[in-house]
Amino acid sequence: MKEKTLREIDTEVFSAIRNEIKREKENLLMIASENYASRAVIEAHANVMTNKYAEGYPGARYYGGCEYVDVVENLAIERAKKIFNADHVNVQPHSGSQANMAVYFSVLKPGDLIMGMDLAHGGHLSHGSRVSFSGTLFKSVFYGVSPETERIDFDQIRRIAKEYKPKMIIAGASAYPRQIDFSLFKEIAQEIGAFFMADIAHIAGLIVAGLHPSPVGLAEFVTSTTHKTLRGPRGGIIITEKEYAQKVDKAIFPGIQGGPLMHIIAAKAVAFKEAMSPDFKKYQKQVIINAKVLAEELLRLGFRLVSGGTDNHLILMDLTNKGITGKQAEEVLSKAGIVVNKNSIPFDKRGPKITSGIRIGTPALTTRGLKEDEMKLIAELISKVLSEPDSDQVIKSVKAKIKELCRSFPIYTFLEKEG
Ligand code: DSN
Repeated sequence: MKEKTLREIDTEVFSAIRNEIKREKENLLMIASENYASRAVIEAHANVMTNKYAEGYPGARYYGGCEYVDVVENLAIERAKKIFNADHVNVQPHSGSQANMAVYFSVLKPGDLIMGMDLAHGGHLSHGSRVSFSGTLFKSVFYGVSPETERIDFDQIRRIAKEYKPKMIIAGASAYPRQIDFSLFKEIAQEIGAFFMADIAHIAGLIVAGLHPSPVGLAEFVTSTTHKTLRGPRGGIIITEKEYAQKVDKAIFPGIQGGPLMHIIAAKAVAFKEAMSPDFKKYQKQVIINAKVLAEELLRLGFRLVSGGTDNHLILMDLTNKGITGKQAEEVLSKAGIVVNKNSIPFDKRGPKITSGIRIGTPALTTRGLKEDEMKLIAELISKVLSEPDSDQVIKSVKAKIKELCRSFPIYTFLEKEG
């Protein structure tokens, strides 16, 4: 087989990838769930382990030739156990949703009742939403935030839990800017004899760095993605107590998945190694500092932030007082080179396709090396654009400033050479 390059075989895909590299370098990526995986992580998952079938688990596969993929899966498992201080980790889930699905299937039956955070209050689709498998295969009830504090309402959780007696209570969010008290969730789950699952996809990196309380040791099941604050390749993991290890492993394979993505598992192993370093802790600290400074500046500039600020890596802005929808804000900021996503705010009067808010995060910018001064500048630029969303002149001048900022904080220089 002549070994042609991607460029020779497929110019369309080649140029889409080149354009994506350029987009990631020349814009401010502020989607709270995104990050820049390291060069080592990128290298680790662009490898021939994509060719290998390895159904089963290390040492007990259904295919021959698994000696090297066993090495990487064992490394991923041992490293994940270490960084999360966990009894058992399954590193095979292809995504966070599949990690959650496997947990449900491990101890619940279709039709059982689960209780998660309302999507409209910052929860996640896979925590019982009617439009996801979790709300069609399982029955669901939801809790939310209090209208006064916009923080998780534990009185409401206790009341709903006692009234409906769900089989599983799920903690975890995709748009919640405050710390989550996992011990209170555990207390309520214990009171009604429910399982407790914590989905830490957004905050896994902060937890590993000791900057957010960990649910490991409290929740029977902890799920996460590996590509958000954890800064690994796109994928999922499940952390569980020994007692449920076999059930969870069986639920992943043969329950819901076939062959694991061994190239991705190799990259997960690398990311977990990186997460052990002092630099990783320093990075996570800066993620939080940056979010706090950005929040303070936005408040100073007259923006309303849901819950009044942030304790973690993200900010939820309510744009109601600015007379602009989340959709409009996402579009206009994107034109200026600031990539965010529209997001419902708690008790939003607008639907999820329009929304009254945007969610912004600092993980990716912090990876690039941006710090407090840059956050102040970015808050100003966001304010400029959102104050005059119809001004092409403003968009043009902000875009130029952002290009300059991006040039001062280069990323992926190893990808500069074409070919
Ligand atoms: N899509 C992810 C996020 O943006 O938070 C959650 O799965």
